[in-house]
Amino acid sequence: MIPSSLILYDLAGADPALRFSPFCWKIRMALAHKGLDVTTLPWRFIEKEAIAASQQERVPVLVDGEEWIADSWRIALHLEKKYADRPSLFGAPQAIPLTRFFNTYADTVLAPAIGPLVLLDIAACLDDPNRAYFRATREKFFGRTLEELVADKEAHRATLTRVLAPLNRTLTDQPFFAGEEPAYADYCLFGMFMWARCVSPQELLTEQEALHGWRARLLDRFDGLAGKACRIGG
Ligand SMILES: N[C@@H](CCC(=O)N[C@@H](CS)C(=O)NCC(=O)O)C(=O)O
Repeated sequence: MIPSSLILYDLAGADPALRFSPFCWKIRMALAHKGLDVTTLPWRFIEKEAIAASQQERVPVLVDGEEWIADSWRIALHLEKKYADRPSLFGAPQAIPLTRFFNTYADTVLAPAIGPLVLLDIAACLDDPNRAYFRATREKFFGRTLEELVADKEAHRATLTRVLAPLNRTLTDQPFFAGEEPAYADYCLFGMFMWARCVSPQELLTEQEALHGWRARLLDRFDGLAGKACRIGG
């Protein structure tokens, strides 16, 4: 691990040890992949002023010297360029646009499939002011109450099964999406599973699914960085 002065603003629950943002997990794994040490600062939804220098209101935010970088994809590209002598997050330059597809699939297909299964679990992890903010912003965005959003669990489970099918199929013949070793494409998807794992006791995967073994391999990587992470009730 290379000592560095990198700082990551990392979404936390009421318990500062509970770090559950899927986007922050992508970057935690990316930093570990690069062998870069980082100080993670717990950040809550309503603490906008703490990250004002990034000129936006969401985490992850990486502070690298004088630079404040927001958005997980931009942070990954920054790490790849600035720490080019460290293990590549993409494997090769031509894999960057392909990895972008995995990032988009994770954010726009996998996250909306997992979200309805864990929204109430997330709300339960927050302190009162952050829970009120979370509820108000999500209910405004979706135009429905959290309770309405999570209703019909069977349908949400069926959607998740459909969304996971191409991922499970891909992993039947290879240990990671990037091949023999994991890369950023894996971390994009893995972040979403960490999101659910940190906040919810529900199991999203069966042992028969190839994703189950893949997730276990990533939980073990980097001395169990993700596997040892704080979980609700655990
Ligand atoms: N596209 C962004 C998404 C970041 C994002 O939505 N982060 C959430 C935490 S998981 C956030 O900070 N939300 C603040 C809010 O809802 O006000 C990325 O990839 O980093």
